[in-house]
Amino acid sequence: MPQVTVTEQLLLHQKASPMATGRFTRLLNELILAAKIISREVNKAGLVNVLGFTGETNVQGEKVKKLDEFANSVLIYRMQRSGLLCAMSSEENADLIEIPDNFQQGDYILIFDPLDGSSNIDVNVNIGTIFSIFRRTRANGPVTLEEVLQKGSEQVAAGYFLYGSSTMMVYTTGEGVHGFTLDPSVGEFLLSHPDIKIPQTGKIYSINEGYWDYWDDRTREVVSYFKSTSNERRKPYSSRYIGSLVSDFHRNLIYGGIFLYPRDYRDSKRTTGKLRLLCEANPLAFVVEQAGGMAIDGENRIMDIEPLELHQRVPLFIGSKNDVLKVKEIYGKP
Ligand code: AHM
Ligand code: MG
Repeated sequence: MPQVTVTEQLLLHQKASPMATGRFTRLLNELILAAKIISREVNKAGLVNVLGFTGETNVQGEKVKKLDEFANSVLIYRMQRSGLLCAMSSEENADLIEIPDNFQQGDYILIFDPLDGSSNIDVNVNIGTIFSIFRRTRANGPVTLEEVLQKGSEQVAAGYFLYGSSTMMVYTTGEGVHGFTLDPSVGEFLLSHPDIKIPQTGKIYSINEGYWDYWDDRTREVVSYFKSTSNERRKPYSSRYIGSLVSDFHRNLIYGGIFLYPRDYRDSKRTTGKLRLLCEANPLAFVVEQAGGMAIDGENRIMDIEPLELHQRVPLFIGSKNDVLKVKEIYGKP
């Protein structure tokens, strides 16, 4: 059976856009290479003892890096040299990452979570890299924070790499969602999930239900809806929660379902949820919408939110369209 590689797919896409210069294809190819390096380290992490350790020295006398720090440094190192970016922002870095003057500047902006679900690293549970790509809005000059703080609806591409029983890449450029699986024997991502569509109504809800006491009545009503036999399905949804957003999201994308991380009230303080708008919510929102689903903060479309800061957090409800609409309906009650 002929197998389409991710590079072939990107080149086809490039040919179909008369204005394309090939730079975007190169950008994604650089990202894919970084992800392959991360995937290799993730796969051997248990053997070389890089799981949760940091500041240690390994048998070769090299400093051992935590896997999430490793993933972050691989991405920064490779992408800074690509000549395609003018700035980056990582979940692991407080400030904007500029491209040093000795490297060529490009006109794309890359935002990423280098290793999402890092609390699962030590126990061999799936983790992933999430990415979001924008084009800068000014023609030249030093990139400004304002150019990075664009609404999710301006993304030119987004997706994730999932390091699981296989390594997968799922991405969108606004023309559907495509999933590729890494064939380690040839080192290529092969098209395994063309044009992914999320079921309109799911059968799974994913939330950290241990936080029940932190929630307001509306959030409890939302969760009770999915557990109840009097919902529109007339049977409870299954509860599935890995605690690794990218993995929980991916499962629900394929099977249908909703992932919820609401705001809550801890120590009498109202939080804005845990997940980050720029490096987590926006890219997954772009993917889910392209797959026919929805992503909201309870009320507003995630990709319409005007970001005010790099590490802004938002409540997130993302997944099958009818399930997200139900959440919106419950929160919208007078
Ligand atoms: P991280 O980026 O530090 O790993 O945190 C984000 C993770 C998500 O992957 C996951 O959905 C969430 O935190 C789980 O949080 P909690 O333990 O509060 O349920
Ligand atoms: Mg994360």
